[in-house]
Amino acid sequence: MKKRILVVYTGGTIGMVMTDAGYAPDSGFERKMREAQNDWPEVGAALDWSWLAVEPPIDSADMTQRHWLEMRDRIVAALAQEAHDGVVVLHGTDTLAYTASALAFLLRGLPAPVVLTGAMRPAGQPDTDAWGNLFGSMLAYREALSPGVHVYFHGRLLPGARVTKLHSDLDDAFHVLRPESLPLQPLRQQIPFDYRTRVQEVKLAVAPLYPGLRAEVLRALLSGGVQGAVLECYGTGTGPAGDATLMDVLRQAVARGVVIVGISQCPAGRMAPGQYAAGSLLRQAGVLPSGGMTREAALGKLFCLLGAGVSAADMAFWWECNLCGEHGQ
Ligand code: ASN
Repeated sequence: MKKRILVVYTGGTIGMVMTDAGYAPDSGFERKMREAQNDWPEVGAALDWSWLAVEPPIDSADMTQRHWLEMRDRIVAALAQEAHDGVVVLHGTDTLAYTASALAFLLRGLPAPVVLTGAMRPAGQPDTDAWGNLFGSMLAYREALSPGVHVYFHGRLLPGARVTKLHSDLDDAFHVLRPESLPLQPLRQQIPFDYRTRVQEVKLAVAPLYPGLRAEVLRALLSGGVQGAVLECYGTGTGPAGDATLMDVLRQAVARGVVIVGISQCPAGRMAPGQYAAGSLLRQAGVLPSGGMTREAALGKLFCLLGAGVSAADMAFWWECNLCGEHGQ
């Protein structure tokens, strides 16, 4: 039995063409894909695919929460209309890891697996990695893929909620630096969302800590109606706890209802905020530690939970739960 795959095209280098200003997104990718498939007979032998383009195609640098919500709606609607064994999303690489994380949460419970892929060089170039990635991701469906969101790149299938773009020009651009997922523990209560839940756009901030960060700079970042923020802490979750004004800024934001989650700036390892007083104080100020989550995963989870209407009070519980394999180590 042939598998049936929904291919969703959002843009990215994979389908770009050269313009006066440099590579730019292009709409004519479906035809190029049908032609290129002639060199990959195993694809046609194993599966059929249907095409869905999110218009206009974009450089993924322009990706927004609205795009994520539209992508989810289009995928869910297409699968409701016609049964598919899986979805392949073609995406620019610059924000592919963010989209993979956001979709991992937004599409929780979707019966079909979703695989994101893209390319470092356009499909029209002789040395392109486009076809290996695209047809490789489709052929991955010959095996039984686990439900959820995956990234297929440079011959590897990676978990969507823990992947990061580590290289700006090598083909082997995507990696998972926390390879183990913590156990997906049985939940004591019903998860507040799945792929059918209405999710709204949310005002979020990402704030790296750095030596010399002034309290007023952080205050400005956390003002203006920001609903949630990812605070990029040092090492195991420390920060400038000796700066009373800066700690007040954090406390005041939390008191206003801003959900502040802390991740580590280290690309590998886990947070242990109790290890140092400088971490404990951040925790006491209301910063929720994120274990071994990537920035992409923390941002995607914050977006989905807040966008689904989870209250600031309930956030601490859901933040600790490993909902989509986002808690790595
Ligand atoms: N700027 C491109 C994008 O993210 C990079 C790529 O796809 N390789 O859309």
